[in-house]
Amino acid sequence: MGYRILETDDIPGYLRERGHWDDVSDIRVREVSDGNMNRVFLASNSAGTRGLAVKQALPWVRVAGPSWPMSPERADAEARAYEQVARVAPDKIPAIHGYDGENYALVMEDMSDLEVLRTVLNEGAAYGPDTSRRIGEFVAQLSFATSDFGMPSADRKALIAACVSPELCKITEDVVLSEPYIEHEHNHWHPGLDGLAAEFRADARLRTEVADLRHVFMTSTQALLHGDLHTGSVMVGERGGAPVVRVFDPEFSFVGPIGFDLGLYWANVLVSQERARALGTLSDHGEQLRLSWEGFAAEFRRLWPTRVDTFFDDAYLDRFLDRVWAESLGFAGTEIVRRIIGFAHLTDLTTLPDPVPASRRALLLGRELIVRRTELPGPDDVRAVAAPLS
Ligand code: SR1
Ligand code: MG
Repeated sequence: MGYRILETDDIPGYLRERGHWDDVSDIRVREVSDGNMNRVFLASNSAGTRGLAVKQALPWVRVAGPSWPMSPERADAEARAYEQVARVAPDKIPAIHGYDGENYALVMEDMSDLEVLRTVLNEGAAYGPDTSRRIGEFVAQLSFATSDFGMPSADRKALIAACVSPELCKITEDVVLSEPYIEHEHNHWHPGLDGLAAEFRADARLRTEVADLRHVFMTSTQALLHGDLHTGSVMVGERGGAPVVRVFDPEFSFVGPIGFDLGLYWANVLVSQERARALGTLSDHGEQLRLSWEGFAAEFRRLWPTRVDTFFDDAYLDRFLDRVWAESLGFAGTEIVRRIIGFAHLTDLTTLPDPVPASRRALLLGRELIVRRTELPGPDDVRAVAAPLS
């Protein structure tokens, strides 16, 4: 039949055809598309005892429409990433019930009992003790398993080839790792930031450091990444009285530098911290970078004795983690900057009564993380940088 774009009314028949739902006489469907790229539908029965989510990639960027074409094959990358994570961290992703490569559609667990982490934070809640540590563990589990430490060399080459994702990587190379530092039609910002945006475009040192990070992004093949690990890609909540954290939306997945995943999370954590500072609702925000790094490093070290290639010795592990740390800081800086003076801004800041002071602090912090990433050896050093900026 070929690729067809699904509408709300198509979902019951689609789920029946695909063998996910037999009796669709009692099915209700609503579209809950929220991200920049795709459509998502939730189907449930009237009693609310059964639910499924259907996510379909459109042949364009959803928020831009057909004027920004984009191959729906990104859904293949997402399905592949879920398969890899399911091997090593099945408790940290939604259950995947099926992938339909003809229609670029995933049928997965309905997570509507959980909430998007960004939403929870924007409403003033704290993270709680587990969220960031689990995110760090998620990055360690996926990255170790898909690195040359977790897979034989030949299998790794096959993985790298299978996971090449040129269109989605190009989005990141453009919107995160170059456009905010040049004149570009995608860029926009609050008029109160005109001066700082111009300073960033004129800052030669900053541009060279971003170029270095961009080249790392383009050439490093350390491990399979989520590729877009911001706080809108994380669901949190409780099930049976226990905290639940689920990472979703890995359509930007590719084999790249591990620090890109950690860095994106850190950037969003740090921006959320600036929101809370502005609103006087700071709670455990300042601890999250440290908790996620410790979760990552502890899990990576726990897995290290299982490495498939013992030529990589313990001293090399320390060096490797130091490199991941510094690159994570740099990528965090670039993500902060693009979310304020580039494309795809964050509601954390845009919904503040006056977004300018918090945005300004975040931009200055972002710049420091980019240019001083090798001079900040640990989480306390990042806190010290964040404190006096104004
Ligand atoms: C055109 S896509 C813009 C952004 O949305 C996605 O969530 C990624 O973060 C991407 O950079
Ligand atoms: Mg997304």
